Amino acid sequence: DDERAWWKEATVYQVYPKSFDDSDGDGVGDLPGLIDRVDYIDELDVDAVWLNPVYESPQADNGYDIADYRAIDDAYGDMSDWEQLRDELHERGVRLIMDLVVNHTSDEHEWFQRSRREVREYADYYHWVESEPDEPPNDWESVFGGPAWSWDDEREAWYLHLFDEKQPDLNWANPDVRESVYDMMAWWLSKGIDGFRMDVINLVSKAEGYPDGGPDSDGAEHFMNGPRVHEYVGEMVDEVLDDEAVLAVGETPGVSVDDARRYVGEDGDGLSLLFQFEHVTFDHGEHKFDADEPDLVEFKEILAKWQDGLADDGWNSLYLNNHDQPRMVSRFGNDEAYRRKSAKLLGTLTHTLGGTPFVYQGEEIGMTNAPFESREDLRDVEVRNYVESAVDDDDGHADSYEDVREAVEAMGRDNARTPMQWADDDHAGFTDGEPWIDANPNYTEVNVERARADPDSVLQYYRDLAALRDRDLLVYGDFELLVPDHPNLFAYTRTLARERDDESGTAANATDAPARERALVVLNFDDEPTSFEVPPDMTVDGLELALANGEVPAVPGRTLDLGPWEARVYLTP
Ligand code: TEU
Repeated sequence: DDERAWWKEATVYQVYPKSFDDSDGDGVGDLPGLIDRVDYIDELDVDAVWLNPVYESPQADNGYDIADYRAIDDAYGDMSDWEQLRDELHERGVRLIMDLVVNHTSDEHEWFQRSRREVREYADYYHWVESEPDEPPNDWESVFGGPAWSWDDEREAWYLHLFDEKQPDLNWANPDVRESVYDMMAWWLSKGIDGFRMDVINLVSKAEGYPDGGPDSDGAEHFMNGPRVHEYVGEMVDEVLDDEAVLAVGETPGVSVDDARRYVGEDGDGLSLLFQFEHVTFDHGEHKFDADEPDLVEFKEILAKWQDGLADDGWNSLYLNNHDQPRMVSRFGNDEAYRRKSAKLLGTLTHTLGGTPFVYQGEEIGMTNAPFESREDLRDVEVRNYVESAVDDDDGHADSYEDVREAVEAMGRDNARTPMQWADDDHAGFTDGEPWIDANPNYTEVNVERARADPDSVLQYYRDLAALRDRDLLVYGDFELLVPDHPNLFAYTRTLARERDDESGTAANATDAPARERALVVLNFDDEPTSFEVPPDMTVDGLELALANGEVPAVPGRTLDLGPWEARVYLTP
C-alpha cells in the first residue's frame, strides 16, 4: 500500500506519563514535567507523541481504568496543562495521539455507578448477568488472572471484566454506549488531537449468551475479534474518524494477518494501523511468565509474514516494547556486555522494516529490565496477581518469591514502567520526592545526560535512524527477507521503483539512473561474530554504507564480517 499518509512517514514516541518526569515532587510523573521535556522529544526528530492515559482514574491499572473521560487526573495536572502540552507539541510540529480506553471503564465511572443502581438509561451499559452469587455465568478468565466475572452486591448480579474487577466491560451491543463513546471521541478531536490509540479495540464484541470457553481456553474465542466487532469499529470510523489525517491505531491482541486486513485493509473498517502481538507473544509458554529465550528464526518468520501480509493492503506498526512489554534490549538483545550495540541493532530493525516505528520512552537510551528484589517492589496489578497466585495460593507452583523472581524480572510489566532515566541524580532525576516505583539502579550509567555527551550513545544513533527514515525507500520500499533459516542473522532488502518520485509521469528509465533503489539491512543477533554473503544480484562496488553501529571496512567484500550485535544498513542500486 503506497498511498502517502503522514502517519506512514512518521515515527511515534510513546510517553508513559506516570514514569516520565515528576515536576512537583509527589513521586508521580505529570504533565508539567512532560511539558518541560518537549524539547527533548523534539530533538529526537519524532513526528508524534502517543500519550498513555492521563484521564481521571483511581489507578487500579495505571489509568486504564477511567472514571471520567473528559477530565485530567489530579496527579497529572489539569486540562489547562494538557492544552499547554498540545500547543507546545504542535508548535514544534509534533502531533498528539491520545489513548482511547473504551472496552471498559473504571467501576468508579458514573456510568457504572448508575448501571449498578439500575438507573434506567444506564442499566444495560455493562454486561450484567443475574444468576446465583456462587456461580459465575461462564468460565471466562480475566487477563490479569482469576474469573472474568465479579458479583456486585448492590445490583445482586454478575458483571463482566476481562481485566481487573475495577475495569467493568462496556456493553457495546447497546447503541447508547456506542453513541456515548463516539461523542466523547468527537469532543477530544474538537480539542485538536491528531489521533487515538485504541486499547484492546478488538475485544469490544462479546458472543451473545456468553458461552463457555472451549477446553483449555480462557474464553477468548468468544470476545477476541468477536461477532460484531467489525460492525462496531466500522461504525466508529464512519461517525468520528472519517478525516484521513486522524491516526487510528488499534491495539489488537490475538489478531492474525487476515484479521488485521479486516481492520486496516482497503475493504476493512478504516483503522490506520494495528498493534499485533505475534512477535511479542511467541516466546510465551503456557502463560507469559514461563517464557523461553526468543528464537530468531521464528521471530524473523513472524515479522516477515506481517511485512508480506500487509504489503499491498494495510500498513504495519513496528514496535518491540511498550508499557506492557519487557525492555527490548533485555528480551531480544544483550543488556549486559552489548547493551548499547544491541539496543542500536534493535532500533535499526524497527526503523528499517516497512511500517510506522513506535519508540517507547527510554528505548532511545537503551534502558533495560530492572531488578525487583522483593515482591514489595512490584506495582503492576498483573504481576502482583501472578506472584500471589504462584506463591500464596494452595495450588501455586512456588514456595517463595525467590522461585518466581526470575520470571517476574523477565516478563513483568513493571520493567517498562520504572522512571525515565534523565541523569545520575537521586531517582534518576525523575523526582525530588519518593518515586511511585523505584528507578532502575543502572541509572548511574544509563541516562539521558550521559547519552547526550557521548557521540557513540544509543541516543545519537536514534537521531541517525530518524534521518535515515526520511527516505521514501525506507517508508515505501518492498520488503524481502534473506537467509530466513540463519540462526543469528536477520537480513533483508527494501526496494523501491524510482518512478514513484517522478510526479510528472515521464518514465524514470528515460535517464541513466537505475530504475530502482534498494537498501540492504544486515543484523547480527548474537554475541559471536558471523558473516553474510552479499546476494549475487547485488554489486559489491555499489554498496554504500548508510548507517552502522560499529567500525566498518571502507571497501566491503562479497562477504561481510559482522561482529557481535553489529547492524549495517547499505544503500545499493
Ligand atoms: O493491554 C492489553 C493486553 O491485552 C495486554 O497487553 C495486557 O495488558 C498484558 O500485557 C497481558 O500480559 C492494554 C493496555 O496496554 C494495558 O496497559 C492495560 O492494562 C490493558 O489494556 C487493560 O486496559
